[in-house]
Amino acid sequence: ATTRDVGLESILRFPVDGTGIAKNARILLIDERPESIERIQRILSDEGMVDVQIDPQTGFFDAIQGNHDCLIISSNFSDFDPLRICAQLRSLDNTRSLPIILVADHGEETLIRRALELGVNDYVVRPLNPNELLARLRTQLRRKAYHDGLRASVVKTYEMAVTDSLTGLHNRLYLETHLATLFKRAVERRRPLSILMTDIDRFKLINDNHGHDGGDEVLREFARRLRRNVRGSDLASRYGGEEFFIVMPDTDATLAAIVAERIRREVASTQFIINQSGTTVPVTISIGIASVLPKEDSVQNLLKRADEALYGAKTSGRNRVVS
Ligand code: GH3
Ligand code: MG
Ligand code: MG
Ligand code: MG
Repeated sequence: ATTRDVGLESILRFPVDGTGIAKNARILLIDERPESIERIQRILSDEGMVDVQIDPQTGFFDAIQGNHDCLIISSNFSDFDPLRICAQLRSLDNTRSLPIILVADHGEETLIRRALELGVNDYVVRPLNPNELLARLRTQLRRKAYHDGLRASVVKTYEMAVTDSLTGLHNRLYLETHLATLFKRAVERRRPLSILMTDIDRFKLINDNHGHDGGDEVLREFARRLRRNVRGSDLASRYGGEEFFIVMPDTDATLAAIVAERIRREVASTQFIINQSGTTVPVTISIGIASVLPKEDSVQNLLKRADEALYGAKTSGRNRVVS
C-alpha cells in the first residue's frame, strides 16, 4: 500500500457513529455553586472521570494542561466572566479543539450568543435535563475523538512520507526540504555547514553474492552505523539505492573530514553480519564532502561539489573520503 492509501484508510476506519465513545472520558467541570456541581456530577457519574475546579483561574490552568476531553463551564461566577476563559482557551494550541459546553441560566440568551461567537461548542440551560446534557456531551466527545484520530493519522502519514521504510532514516523528500532550510540558515548566520555524500562500493556485487535481501540487510546495518556516528543535530538520510546523505550544521570542512573518515573506517574495519545466515560481508564506502563556502550561492552548487568529490573517491580507488 502506498502512504496515501494507508492514511486514507485509517481516516475512513475511524468511528464516527455513536458506538465508539470512550467510557474513560476525562471531563473538567468549572463551577462554584455546590448544588450545581453536585447535580452535574450525578448526571455524569457514568460518563467518565470528572475533575472539578471551583476557582475559574485554577480551572483555566487545569484546562491548558491538555488532559481533558471536554470542559463544562458554568455561566456565572461571583466575580469572574467565564467567557474570558473560553476565549483564551480558543487561542491556545493545546486547547483550541477542546470541546466547551456552557451551562447557562434561564434568560441568559445574550451571554449564550456571545459564548457561541467565541467558539464555545454547545450549551445547556438550567434546570438541567440529564438526557440532554448527556447527549450534547457525547456529541462533543465523539467530535473530539474524531478530531484527535484525524490529527494522529495526519501526523503518521506525514512521518511515513518523510521516512525511508527500509532503514528508518529520513528519505530524500525530507532531505531536500530541510537541506534548503539548513543551507539558508547557515548562509544567513555565516555559520559553517557540510554535507557528506556516501555511496556503498560495488553494491551490485553484494546483491549478486548475497541476494537482494542480503543487500537490504547491509543497507539496514549501514544505516545503524551511520546513526551511531552522527550528532542529533545532523541530518542523516537515505537518498536512494545505496546512497546516503548527511547534512552537518555548524561543521566546517576539517571537522566534516574527520567525521567522514570515522564513518568510513568503522564500515571497513568491521564486516557486516547478515543475520539469517550469519554470513559476514566486507563492505566499504566512498564519501564526497562539500562545505558551504563564503558567499555560497545555491544548494545545487553544494550538491554538485559533493557529487564531484564522491566521483573522485570512486575513480581514485573507492573506500576513501574526498573533499
Ligand atoms: P560503485 O562502487 O560504483 O558505487 O558500484 P555499485 O555497484 O554500488 O554501483 P551502482 O550504483 O551502479 O549499483 C547500485 C545497486 O544498488 C544497483 C541496485 O540494484 C542496487 N539497489 C538499489 N536500491 C536497492 C535496495 O533497496 N536494496 C538492494 N538490495 N539493492 C538496491
Ligand atoms: Mg554507483
Ligand atoms: Mg555504489
Ligand atoms: Mg550508487
